[in-house]
Amino acid sequence: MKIFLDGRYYDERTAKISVFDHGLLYGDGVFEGIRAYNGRVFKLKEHIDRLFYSAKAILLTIPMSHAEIMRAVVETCRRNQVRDGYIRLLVTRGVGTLGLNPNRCKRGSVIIIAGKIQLYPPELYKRGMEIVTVPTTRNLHSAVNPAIKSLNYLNNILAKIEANNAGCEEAIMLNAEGYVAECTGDNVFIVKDGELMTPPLSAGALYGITRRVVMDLAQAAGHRVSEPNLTRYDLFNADECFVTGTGAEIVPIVKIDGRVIGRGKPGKITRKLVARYHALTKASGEPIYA
Ligand code: PXG
Repeated sequence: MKIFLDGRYYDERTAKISVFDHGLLYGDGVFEGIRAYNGRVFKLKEHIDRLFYSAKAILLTIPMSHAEIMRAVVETCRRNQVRDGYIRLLVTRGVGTLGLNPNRCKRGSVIIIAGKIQLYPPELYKRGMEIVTVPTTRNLHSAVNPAIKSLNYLNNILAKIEANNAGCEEAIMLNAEGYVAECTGDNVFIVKDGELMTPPLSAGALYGITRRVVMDLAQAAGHRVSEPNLTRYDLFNADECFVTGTGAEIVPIVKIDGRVIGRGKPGKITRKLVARYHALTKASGEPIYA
């Protein structure tokens, strides 16, 4: 595997960063998880846009332009002969001193890894997934805004551990007010009477790119889409529920906290959106090979 690091390509074993990088010392940095399908990078521009928004929020200067990063992602895929894969793009604060002041870091580091994606088992998509709400609440937007896709993912990791302890793969996270925010690495949707609902970003959700695509696909299919505050009660009494993310795509949810959702199997509208999402990923994106 060839890894992009600050303008050069390194072998997997020689691609190294300093132990003084603030990305490691403090989780000071931002990242993106991107997917390639059928020789194309899906929603590349949107991911790089979000990377720059995250960086702006933490006052991190990305040492490359938007266009340069787009080109580097595509080039890293090409050098690794990726057709269907997963791309991890990071920008760390860079090498600094043993103090948290980011002003001591001269220059951010850009890392691009293009590899394989570890998918959920296929049965999960057919039968649907069971999830639970967990005790760890979502970070306050007035503290570390969950809209920032930062290298500090402990809030999500704690929730993931709690889900695992309960025998589940994903967790529903509530915000400090008790409203549904999202999952640890996925946004959440419900369907009620043909209408789609997903928590507003202000509830503490990431501006998910899959979330946006699914909202657009649903609207194009004639469904109303809204972003109200949702409670656990709303989830329990939904006709259908699913989660969305670049890695997960669209996973039907059939049980939450022991309550069966709808008929306990992937719903009709969910299945329709899955089909349309797959069609879109196959047919669009930034070409890797000319
Ligand atoms: N919420 C959070 C907190 C995320 O990290 C999503 C929603 C979905 O957003 P996109 O733009 O992908 O539709 C994410 C992103 C993992 C993993 O290993 C998951 C994500 C990112 C990195 C790793 O499960 N999901």
